Amino acid sequence: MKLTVGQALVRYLASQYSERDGVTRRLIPSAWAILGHGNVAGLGQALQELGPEVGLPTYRAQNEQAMVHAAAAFAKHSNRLMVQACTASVGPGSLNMLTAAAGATINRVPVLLLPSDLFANRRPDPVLQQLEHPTEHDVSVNDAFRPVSRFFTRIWRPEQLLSALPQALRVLTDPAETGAVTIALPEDVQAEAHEWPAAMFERRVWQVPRRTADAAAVEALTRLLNNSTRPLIIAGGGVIYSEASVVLARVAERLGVPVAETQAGKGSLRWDHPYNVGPVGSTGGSAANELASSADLVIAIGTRLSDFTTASHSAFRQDARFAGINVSAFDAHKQGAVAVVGDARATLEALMHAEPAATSQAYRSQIAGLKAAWDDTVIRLVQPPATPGTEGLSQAEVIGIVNSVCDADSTVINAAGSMPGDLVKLWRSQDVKAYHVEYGFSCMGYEIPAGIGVKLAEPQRHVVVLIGDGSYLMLNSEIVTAVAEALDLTIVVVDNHGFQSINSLQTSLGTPSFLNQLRFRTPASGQLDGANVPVDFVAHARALGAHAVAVHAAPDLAAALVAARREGGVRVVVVETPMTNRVPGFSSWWDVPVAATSQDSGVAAARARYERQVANVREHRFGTVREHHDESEEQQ
Ligand SMILES: Cc1ncc(C[n+]2csc(CCOP(=O)(O)OP(=O)(O)O)c2C)c(N)n1
Ligand SMILES: [Mg+2]
Repeated sequence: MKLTVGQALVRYLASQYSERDGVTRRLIPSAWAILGHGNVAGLGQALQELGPEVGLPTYRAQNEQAMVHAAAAFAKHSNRLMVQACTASVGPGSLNMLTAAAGATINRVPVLLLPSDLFANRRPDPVLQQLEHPTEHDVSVNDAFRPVSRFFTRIWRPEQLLSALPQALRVLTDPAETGAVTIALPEDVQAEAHEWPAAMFERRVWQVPRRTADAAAVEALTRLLNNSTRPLIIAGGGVIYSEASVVLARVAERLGVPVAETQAGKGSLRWDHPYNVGPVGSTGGSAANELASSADLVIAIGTRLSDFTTASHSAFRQDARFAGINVSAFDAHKQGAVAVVGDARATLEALMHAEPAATSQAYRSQIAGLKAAWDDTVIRLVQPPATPGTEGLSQAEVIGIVNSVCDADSTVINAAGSMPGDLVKLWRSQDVKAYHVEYGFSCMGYEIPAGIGVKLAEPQRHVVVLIGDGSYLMLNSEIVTAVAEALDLTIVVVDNHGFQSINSLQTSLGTPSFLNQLRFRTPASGQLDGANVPVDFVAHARALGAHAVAVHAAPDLAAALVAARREGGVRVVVVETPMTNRVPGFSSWWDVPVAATSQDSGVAAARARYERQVANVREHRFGTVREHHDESEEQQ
């Protein structure tokens, strides 16, 4: 079959399917594009001519970073069983995808990136937007994708597609290896014709494996549980991708083990499941953090154990033992864990067959007590008693109100700022897909494109994007895309006049407020310490084609949210919140370095506090120092 590289690629992508648990679906059902001279006549032509015929629609974004965020959210919401392709023009268009590519890779989420590249034949060198590296002449800006991709290749000749594509798809569909997959496509090669074998375009089903863990590893985990009196499970995103919630609930109930949640794992168990003890770590709640600090065994399931989860290695006992259930050996081994490398659902099922010992009644009562107290704390935070003189809704109240209009069919989306920490504490997930917060890369600007990605993955879903004023100002232009696609999307802009999360961090570390609040520069001081810069978010959102309202009081916010869901369309609700009145921390810490010397006494005091806290960091992460507890050694 004679087709251009672009046309062959479109036909091939449309013939790929994924299958897990007997359910087959299109692996790459749609694409994103921003066209330029690098791809308009190559891949752009192919998507135009063949897209309708093979059933591969293309969405047009306003910003390449945003379209990759949307694709990442699409894959995350699809449990990594569906992927979107993203094509961008040569040079800046392609490089704009870089940030979101890193986000996808860090979050273990598949995206297929098709950056355009400089001419393979080099005839017009230097083509518009070519880097022209002075000593490495074959290097292009796309080489910057290498460190942020799980697979990278460049197609200098058409026939290279034949070996490259199966490898690219293997990585996209492998739960342990997945992330950004990048195929750089020189602009002339995209348009070149080649005679392709018919077999290339036959329907191909990619089996997404549920790898079973090594039996000896499951036995080792069973022994650890049998010897533990205070085990704690940490549920990460892998639990959700593996659809392991039902067996996780059974493990928790039968064995009497509490389940703490990470940002990506929130929703693994419903908020009101008796063994869901809430978030753990730097932004953890009282129940999970108390249990973490006294646990003798931590079973980390499907989590990368980032610093937010481990409270920068200060959340756990020095002598706590770890087990890691993870599809990726890289993650399973963290903290010197007994690595149980396998699919979360399959491994938990194997664990149940091994019938480990259950915990004591006393431990279970303690879990129930801590959970009840935490649940009360959440209610107090989202429904504070009215205090005369305080103006406006607090961020916690806003979160509580948004949560109250959401149900099991709703998904809330967020990524950066002060909201992820508050949401993970306060949000009550009624469904495994209720909570979509990107906190692996915590990339400002993810929020609105992610709302589009989730809507495309599950059009019937009620989607609410929560976004700070800072993130909104950084990347809001996909509102136009959502309008063009006639999506139903609610966007709540929480306006606290600046980067208040970083402002709080800055001042808590002793430095006076600097550059984080959105204020006018004052001629007298020469600093940005004047009045708030007024930004009319309502007028802005309307200008982009959305419906928009500003609300101030609780009933108005609730009414606006209900109306947004009922009326449909892109609806932006702007709510101003005070800069103070924050959700507190609960016995937690986050390692952020403080200047070791400064003339400012506030900084010096913060440094002294910092050094005391660093002393709590868990030193032993090699698994070896505790081997004398091992049952097999005791028997010797
Ligand atoms: C792309 C990107 N740039 C910078 C940061 C660092 N950063 C984290 S939160 C934040 C401020 C966010 O402001 P806003 O969205 O208004 O949320 P708020 O902190 O006020 O809650 C910044 C600058 C980031 N996470 N992502
Ligand atoms: Mg803000």
